[in-house]
Amino acid sequence: MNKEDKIYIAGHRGMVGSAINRKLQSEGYTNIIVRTSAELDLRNQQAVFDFFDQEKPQYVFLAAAKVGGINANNVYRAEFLYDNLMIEANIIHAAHQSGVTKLLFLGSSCIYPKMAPQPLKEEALLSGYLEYTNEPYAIAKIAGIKLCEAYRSQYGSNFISAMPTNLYGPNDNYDLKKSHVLPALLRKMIMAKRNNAESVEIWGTGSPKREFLHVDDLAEACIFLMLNYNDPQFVNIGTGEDISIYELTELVKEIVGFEGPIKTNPEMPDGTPRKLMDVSKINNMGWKASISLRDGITSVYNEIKDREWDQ
Ligand code: GFB
Repeated sequence: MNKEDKIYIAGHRGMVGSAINRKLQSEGYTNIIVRTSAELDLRNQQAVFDFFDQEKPQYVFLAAAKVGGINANNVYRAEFLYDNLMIEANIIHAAHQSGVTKLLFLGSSCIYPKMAPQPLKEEALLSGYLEYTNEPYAIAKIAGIKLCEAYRSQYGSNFISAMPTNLYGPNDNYDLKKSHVLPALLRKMIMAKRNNAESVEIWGTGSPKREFLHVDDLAEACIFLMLNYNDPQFVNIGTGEDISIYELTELVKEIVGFEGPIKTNPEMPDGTPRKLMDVSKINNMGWKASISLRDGITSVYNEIKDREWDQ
């Protein structure tokens, strides 16, 4: 992938897509094309086909998706399955039809079975039942992996897939009902400190463990794979370390400077007990995450600490 090659970032306004855009621009890539969802509804097959015919991108980062935390996944089950299936099927087929040189598809760590041995190896895919709360999203992402594999097998398409762990960073979603845990904890603690609240409530028991990768690290890994990786096997991307939700809450509490107690709410689901990725494959290729969780959360906190939220 040369600096003047035409690169399309699908989902450029999202947390992942905007991080890839920032990283590509900082590395001197000058021919990046993007479309907002108002300009191009990626669920509309003909519109996507027309766009690819017209623009003929050479490289595609498929970061567009309908995403959200455990509650959003569990409530909007049809949208998470339909939207993500349509987006990936349209873009992957259009990439094939228009002769894209290489495409990178972004999945998620939720593709793995709920009780798969930890750390999660790529080979564990489809070896057991999925976690109920995000099964629609996981099925859609597994279908995306299989589409890339099938187009490579039948047409020789150089379509690769990356499976990131839980992400955080600039441009995250802070809607308390739809967001992932880390942005939710930051918002809850910031507001609790600002309003001298008595305590902060977290969902579930606090005992599940999660791995958190800063989205700038992910963007660097995606460009690394686009430049260096051409095999059928999808690749895990993570830090290789995890933390319990309760410990994460304590870390956020310390960074924000909130001093009240943490209360758990077992009425809300815990989801998968643990989903630590085995990242030896990408580490052995020469890429390793570099942003520590404490530094990453601190940088996000400094960016949003004065933001106005309604409560
Ligand atoms: O980040 P999260 O929503 O998604 O939840 P998952 C992680 C853990 O944090 C769960 C707990 O055990 C939640 O119960 N948690 C505690 C909270 N307090 C909160 C809170 O205020 N908000 C949220 N959101 N969680 C997602 C999948 O699963 O992982 C997605 O649903 C995607 O599809 C993503 O795969 C990477 O990590 O459980």
